[in-house]
Amino acid sequence: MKPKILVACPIFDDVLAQLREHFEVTDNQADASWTPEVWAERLQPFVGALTTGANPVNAQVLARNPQLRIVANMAVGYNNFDVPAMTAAGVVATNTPDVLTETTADFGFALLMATARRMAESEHFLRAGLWKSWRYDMFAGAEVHGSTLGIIGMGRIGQGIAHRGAHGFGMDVIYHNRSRLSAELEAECKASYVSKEELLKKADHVMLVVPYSAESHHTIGAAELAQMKPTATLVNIARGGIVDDAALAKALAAKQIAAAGIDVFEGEPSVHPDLLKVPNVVLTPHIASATIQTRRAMAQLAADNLIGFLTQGQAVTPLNNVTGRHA
Ligand code: 8YV
Repeated sequence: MKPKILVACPIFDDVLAQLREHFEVTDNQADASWTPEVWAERLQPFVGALTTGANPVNAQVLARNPQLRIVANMAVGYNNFDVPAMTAAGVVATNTPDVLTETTADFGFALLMATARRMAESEHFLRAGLWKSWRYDMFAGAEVHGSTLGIIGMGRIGQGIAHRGAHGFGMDVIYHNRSRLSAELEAECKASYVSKEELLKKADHVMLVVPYSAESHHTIGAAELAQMKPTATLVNIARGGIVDDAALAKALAAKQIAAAGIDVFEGEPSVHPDLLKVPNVVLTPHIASATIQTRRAMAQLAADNLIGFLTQGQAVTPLNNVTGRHA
């Protein structure tokens, strides 16, 4: 008998076919959305699951699913996992590091450019038939090249963005991170370590790439927005909840900062209604890793984690060290 697994999100047909070679698979190609309660209930016959970051795996879910042995996130971020609870219960947690780094860094830069150069706002203006003449100050935005880029969160993606800024656009890159990079890495990224306060004060563009945790909740709120330059822009490709979206909408409406580019939202797929009302924000639906090649690599790695662990006892990119289920 093949082990039973749940693929909780739509994925590529050929990756699903590979999984079917090893497992009895229940898929969700229809893209039904489940509440945490329904997800916990659905999991009950399965030893493994492949999911997006939308489905939580916490002590409650684990208690209801003593048969579960592995959950593979199709995401590098894993704030939907309570990893210590998973480890305590003997359930393997995996994510998809590395395969999305460059694509996500590309998108961070694209959102920075779109935000600084007011691309969404000006496109809406054009589509609405409002373009009647040329004006010297029409949608004049903020300089990107040669400006100061402040990156909060200097993991792999943050470093990719630093490279693009420093080497591609001649930006001065400053960063803040829980721990400072080695001198070699700082030199490679041409990035200097500063306090969060200094970063907020000095940066022309602030980029958020920090993982979500209780500690990073509302890294940017009203107080931080007040420290930024009135000409500055803010980009969040990290996670909903890193920014206080209500405070951001207020700051944008009051022109306390110039503009923002936001790919991730508190309570997504809902978006704070006040963010939808302000023109100086570029809003995208959590697509920073969305290229076909990268999404394919993410799906493949998540599948390989399930196959590796459930057929050979070894996941490819485990987040915890688990020998067997002992719930
Ligand atoms: C995922 C992401 O597409 O990898 C992450 O952490 O945010 C995205 O790349 C999304 O989380 C779906 O799981």
